Amino acid sequence: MNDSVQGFVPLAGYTGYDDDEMRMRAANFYSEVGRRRTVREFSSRVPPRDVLDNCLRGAGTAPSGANMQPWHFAVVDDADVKKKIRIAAEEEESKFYSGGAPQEWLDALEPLGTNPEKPFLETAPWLIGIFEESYGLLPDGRRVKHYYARESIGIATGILITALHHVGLATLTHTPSPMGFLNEIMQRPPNERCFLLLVVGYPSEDASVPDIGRKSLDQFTSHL
Ligand code: IYR
Repeated sequence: MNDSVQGFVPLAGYTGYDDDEMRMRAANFYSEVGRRRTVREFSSRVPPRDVLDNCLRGAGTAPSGANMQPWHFAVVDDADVKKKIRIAAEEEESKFYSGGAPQEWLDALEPLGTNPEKPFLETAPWLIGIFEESYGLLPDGRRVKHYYARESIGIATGILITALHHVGLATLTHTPSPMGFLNEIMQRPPNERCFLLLVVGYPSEDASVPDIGRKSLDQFTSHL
């Protein structure tokens, strides 16, 4: 215990497990997250709103630089706003796919079968604009410095994607480039920058996904 610093409380929420239980939990978790696939075809069926709220609460538990929690999640369910986002995103994407992006990038995307048309931006029940607060703003207008905002928001986004998968919802991490237009449509202030647009909902009945694989453990880890 650190009794020289004020404002500490006991670590009350910690739960430990014996080795076998840990093994089981690790295997179960991997089996569950291993089934996650990025989906581009969504049903328009609307999931319960309180489920989304709890997944967002989960994302808000992410660690962040100096606990600044430099994130904002702008949830869009309004058809008109979704339409505006689709129109603006497709405008950017058309430029990207017809000459804006280097051929090497387009070649790398080829197995994913992506193109400038983004119907899911209107079909899916929710679009979540995940905004990074590059700096905070006090009520009197003074700026508060944020640390490791990008890392923090990346972690929060990972938790959100995992939480949504855990409850049976599919996601698409969509990054129209550039994303500046989302500040205006989603009414976010200039100290925020869109990190990505998360498309959320049930997959459509006939959704298909590219036949691509994942690296094996030894390909992406080392032990020293
Ligand atoms: N933003 C474009 C292109 C795109 C880029 C990457 I990197 C992807 O992994 C997938 C798509 C689009 O959404 O089509």
